[in-house]
Amino acid sequence: MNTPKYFLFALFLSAFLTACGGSSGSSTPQEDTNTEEDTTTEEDTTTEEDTTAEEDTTTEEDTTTEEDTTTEEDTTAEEQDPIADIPGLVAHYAFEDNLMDETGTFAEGQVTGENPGTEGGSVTYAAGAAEGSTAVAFDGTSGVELAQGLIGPGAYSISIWLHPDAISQFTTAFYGAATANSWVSLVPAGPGDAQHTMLWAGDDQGTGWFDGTFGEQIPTGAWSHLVMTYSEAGELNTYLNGQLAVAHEGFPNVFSVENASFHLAINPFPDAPYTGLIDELRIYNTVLTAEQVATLNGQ
Ligand SMILES: [Ca+2]
Repeated sequence: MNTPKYFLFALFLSAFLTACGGSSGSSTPQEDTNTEEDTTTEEDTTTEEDTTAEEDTTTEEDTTTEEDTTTEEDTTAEEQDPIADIPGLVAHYAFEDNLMDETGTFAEGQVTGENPGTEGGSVTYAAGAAEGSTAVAFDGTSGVELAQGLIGPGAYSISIWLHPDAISQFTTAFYGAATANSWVSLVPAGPGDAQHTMLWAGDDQGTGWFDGTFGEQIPTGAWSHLVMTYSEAGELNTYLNGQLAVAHEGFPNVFSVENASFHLAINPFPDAPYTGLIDELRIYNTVLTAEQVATLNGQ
């Protein structure tokens, strides 16, 4: 009876060892290989893909950012000075501690006494109409002779900022004359009971005096922006602080000559010279549009 038990035991043992040896000897290497291969493949692929993606994205973002920034800066710089884009500028007196024409076309203004051609006056400079800029200051006994021919035949526009300290009738801020009797005079207080501010004109062609009024008198102690546009058809538009004040017709053609004379603050008559500040005188050989006037006003 021992033989069957031993035989069965030996058979069981042999089968157990065979089963254990076969399973452990064949399955372990397969599991290791699979794990290594999968891990390696996944890690490599992931790393390469991620790195490539990040590098590409970074490069594209940097390039795009630089291009956009440059374009925006250029555009902003142009938008910051729209006045410079207005065509037809003939002369520009900025009065930045000097009497120069910023366009370089005309000679520097010359200080005079209280009438054209006289000596002994003086000017100083003070805070201008625009922040950080300066204006020329007149003391009531002085003027400035500007270059001849600032305005010639044809259309023209005048843009100027005035800050009078006092106002007296017929006093001029800007005076231009083709002859003794043919002239324009920007007077803060013009003729008539109302003494409105106007581009007053005298004409020796028989037209007589013309009141190119702004419809009101500008104040003392504050800046006012005045623009006058003249077309060859005799249309004169006056703009006060960027807005159309009055549209006139029949304004005389004063500047039919090339060598008209121009002064700030004084005229040849016994009127009191201008007292106060003048800034940013610009002369154009075009009829400025309402939009351009608004731009000059800073709107
Ligand atoms: Ca200025």
